[in-house]
Amino acid sequence: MSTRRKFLQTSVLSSAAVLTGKQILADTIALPKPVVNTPIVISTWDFGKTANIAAWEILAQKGRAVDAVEAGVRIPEADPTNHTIGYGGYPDRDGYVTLDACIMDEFYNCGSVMALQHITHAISVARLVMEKTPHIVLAGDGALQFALANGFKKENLLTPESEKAWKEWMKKAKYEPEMNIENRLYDKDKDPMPGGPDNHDTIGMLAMDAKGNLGGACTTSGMAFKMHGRVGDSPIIGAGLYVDNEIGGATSSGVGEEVIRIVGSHLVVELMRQGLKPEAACKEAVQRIIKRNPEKSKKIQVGFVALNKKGEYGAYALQKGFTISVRSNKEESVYASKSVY
Ligand code: SD4
Repeated sequence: MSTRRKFLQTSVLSSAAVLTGKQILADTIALPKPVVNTPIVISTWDFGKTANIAAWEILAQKGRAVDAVEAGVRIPEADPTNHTIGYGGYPDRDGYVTLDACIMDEFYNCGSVMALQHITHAISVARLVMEKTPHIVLAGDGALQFALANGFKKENLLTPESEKAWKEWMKKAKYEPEMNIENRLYDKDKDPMPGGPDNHDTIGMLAMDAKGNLGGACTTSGMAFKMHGRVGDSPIIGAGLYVDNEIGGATSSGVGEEVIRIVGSHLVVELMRQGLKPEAACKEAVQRIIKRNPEKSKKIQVGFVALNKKGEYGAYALQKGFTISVRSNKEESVYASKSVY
C-alpha cells in the first residue's frame, strides 16, 4: 500500500475515532460512489459491434434498454451473410430455417418464440408475445399465425447460399457442432461455408439505459442442421437470456443443450447476486458445464456474457475464439473472451 494511501486511511480512522454520532456522519470522508457506466450495450461476438450501433442510437437518446436491444439484434437478423441468425440462417437437417428468440425488460416481462419459420425478425415477434398476449412462449405454427395476424409478412428465409451449404452437409449428414476458430474476427469475404465455424454466431445482447434500467434480447436460427423441431437455449428464459433489474443480465452463445442443463444465464445472474463480478460469474457457469462432462466440454463451445447494475461487464467461454462487443460513452470495443481451454 502506498504511503499516501496508508496516511489517508489512518488519518480518516483516527479522526473518526474521536468523533461521535451526527458528527461522524457530517465529518467522515464519504466512500467513493460505485462508478455507474451507463448507458451501455454489450453483445456476443464481433459482429455485435454493428448491432450495438443500432442499439446505441436509442440509448444515446435516453431510450429504453428493451427498445435498444430489440433494434440492435434486428441488424444481424436481416444480414444474409450471418448463417446463425434470421434471414440466411442455416436450415435444420430437413431444410427448414427455424428461428428461436426471446426478449426481457426491466420488469421481468418476457416474450419468446421457438421454432418460428418464415419471419426474419423473430425478436420483434417475441416482443409482441410479451406485450400482446397473456403468455410468454409461442412455438411453431402458433407463433407464425400470431406473427401473421400482427402484420408480419411471410418470407422465404432460406437463401441460395444457405441452401447450398445444407446440400453440401447432406452428403455426409453428420451432426457435429464445430467450435469457432481461435480469435476469429468477422470477415464477410472470408467467412467459411458449410457447417463451418460460424455454427456459433447467435446474438445475445444486454443493455442498461440512461435511467439505469436493463433489457436483454437473444435471437438465433440455432445449431446448423439440427433435428427438425429442435429448440436450443436461446429462446428459453433463464437459459439463453436472463435479466433481473436489481442485479444484472446474462446471455449465452454456443451449444444450447449444455446451457439449458445448467439454466446458464439465470445461474450467472444469481452468482452476481451473491457478489461475483460478471466475468467471475460467467467463469463459474462455464466450470459447471465442464464438471458435468469434462470430455465433451473439450469439443464444444459455450460462452456467456454478463452485465451488472454498475455497468461492469465480463465474459467467459469454454474455448478460445469467443468475442464480445461493447459500446458505452467510454468505448466502442471488441474483446476476446477468456476461456478455459
Ligand atoms: C443454440 N445457442 O441453438 C444456440 C446456438 C448458438 O451461436 O449459440 N449459436 O443452441
